[in-house]
Amino acid sequence: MIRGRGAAAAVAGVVLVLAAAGCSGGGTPSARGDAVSGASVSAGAGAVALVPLPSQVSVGGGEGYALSAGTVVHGEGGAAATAVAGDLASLLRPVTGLALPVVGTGGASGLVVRLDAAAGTGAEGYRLVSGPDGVVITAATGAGLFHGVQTLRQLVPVKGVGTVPAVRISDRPRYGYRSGSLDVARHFFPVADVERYVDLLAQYKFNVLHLHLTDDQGWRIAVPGLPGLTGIGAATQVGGGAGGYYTAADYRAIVAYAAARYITVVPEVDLPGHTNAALTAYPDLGCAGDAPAQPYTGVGVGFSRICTGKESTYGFVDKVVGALAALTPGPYLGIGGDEADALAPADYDAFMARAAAIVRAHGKQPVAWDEAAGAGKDGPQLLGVWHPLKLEPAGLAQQLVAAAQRGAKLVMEPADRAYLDQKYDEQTSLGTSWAGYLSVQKSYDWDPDGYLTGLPAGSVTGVEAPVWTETLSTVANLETMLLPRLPALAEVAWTPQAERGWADFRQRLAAQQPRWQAQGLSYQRADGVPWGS
Ligand code: IFG
Repeated sequence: MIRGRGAAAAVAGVVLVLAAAGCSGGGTPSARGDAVSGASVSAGAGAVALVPLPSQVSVGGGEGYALSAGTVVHGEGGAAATAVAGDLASLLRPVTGLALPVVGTGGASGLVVRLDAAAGTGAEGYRLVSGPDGVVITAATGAGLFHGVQTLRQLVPVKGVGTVPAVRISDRPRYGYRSGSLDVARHFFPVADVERYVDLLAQYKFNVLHLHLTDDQGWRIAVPGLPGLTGIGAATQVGGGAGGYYTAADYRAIVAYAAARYITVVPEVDLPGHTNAALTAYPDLGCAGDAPAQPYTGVGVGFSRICTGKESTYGFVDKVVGALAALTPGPYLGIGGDEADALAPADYDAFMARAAAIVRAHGKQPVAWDEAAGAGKDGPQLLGVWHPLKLEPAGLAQQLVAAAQRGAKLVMEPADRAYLDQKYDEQTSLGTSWAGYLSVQKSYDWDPDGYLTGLPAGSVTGVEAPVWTETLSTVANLETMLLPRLPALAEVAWTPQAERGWADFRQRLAAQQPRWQAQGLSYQRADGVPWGS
C-alpha cells in the first residue's frame, strides 16, 4: 500500500497518487499519510490515469481483479444500487465482450455496487476498492455509486477482457454544482445530440445540464398558449438553417435521460435581452417605437429587448416560466439577464427582480448571468460569473463580491477559462476568440475560488463549462471544442485544488484519448498534451 499525501506523480508506469488534503467542498479531511516510503508497488499494475483525479487514491499492494466470463455484477442495498449495477454492466459489456449478468444480491466477488446509507461518502462521493476477488463500489447515494462507475470505466482496459488494477479510492467532489451549458438556440440540436452530450457530461462526473433554450436566433421550447414562440420563433438559426424546437415530450425525454445519469437539467429562457426570436412571434412584447423584429440569423448580441415597462410583459414571463417550471423537476430555472444593452440599468435591475419573483412563485430558484448581481437581494441569488476579469464592465466585480457577501452563490465560468466556444489557438477553424485563445492548460490551470478577489469563503458553489454554438452546427463540431477541455474543467470542478497540477493532468488526459477513439468521439489534438497515435 502506498500512502502519503501531495500531488500525483507518475512513477515507473504506476501513478503514485497519494492521499489528498481535505477538500474545501465539505470533503472529509483525508488521513495525512507519512512521506512516501520505499513501499513496493505491484509490478505491472499499469498506469492508473483517472480524470477527474479522485480526492484520495492509492495504487498497488497486491493483485488486481481479472475480469472473466464468470464475472457477475451485484447490485446490493436498494433500487439505486440495482439501477447503477445495470448501468455498469451496460457500459462494460461492449468494452469487454463479457455477459456480465446483474444480480440483486450481495456478493464478495465480481463487481459489487453497494448502497450503504452509513457509508459516510456524502451526497455524491464513493469508495472503490479492487483486489483479486473483485471490485467493490460503496456509496450512500445513487449519485455516488454512479460516479464510482465512471471511475471504474477508466480502470478497465479500453477494449477487451482485462484486469482492474489493485486500487483503493475514496472520492468526493470539491464543488456540488458542476455544469455543462449547451446553447441550442444559435444552432438547434435534436434530442439525440443532447443525449450524446449528456453521456459526455456523465463520463466526467458533471451533475448539471444547463440548456440555453432561447436567444435572438431561435426559441427552442414549446410553450402552451404561445404557439408563435416555436411556430415562428423556432423557424431558423444562425446561418439561416431550418432551426427546430423541443416539444414538451422532447424536453421530458432530455430531463429523464439526464436524471438517469444523476444530472439535473437547468433550463434557461434568456430575458430581457437576447429576445429577438420571441419578438418576431409576438411584436407586442416590444416597446412602442422599437423596430419590428425580423428573424435573425447573424451572430450579434445586445441589440434586442422585451419591453420592461409594459405589464403585459410580465404576463408573458409568467406563462413561459410556469410552463417550464412544470416540466422541470430540478430546483433551478434560468432567466438569463446577459447583454441587455438596449435597456437602462435601472429598468434592467427592476425587471430581473420581478422575473426572479415570478420564478420563485413557480417554486424554482432563479439563476442568471453575472450582470444580475446589480438587481440586489431581490434578484437571482445564483449567478453565473462569465465576464473575464480583463473585459468586465466597470464595477461588476465589486457587485459580485457584494452579492456574495449578502449570501448569493457564484458559479464560476469566466469566458477566458471556461468558454469552450473559444478557439484553442489561431489555427482553430471553429469558434471565436473574443475572450482570447483558450488552450487546454488555460482551461485547467486556475482556481475558481480565487478568480475574483475578496469573495467570502464558500461563495463559489461550482463551475460551468458553456459551449455557445454560433459557429458549431454538428455534434462533431461540439465534441472538437469539448474534448479535451471539458475533462479539464471537470477536474477543476471535482478535484481538490491542492491535489491537482498541469504536469500530471496532461499525462492523465492523454491517456483518455484511446477511450474517446473507442467511443467514436471527435476531439482536438490540442497543443500541450502528449497525445498518442
Ligand atoms: N456572450 C453571450 C453568449 C454568447 C457568447 C459567445 C454570455 C452570457 C458571448 N452571453 O456569454 O450568448 O454569444 O462566446
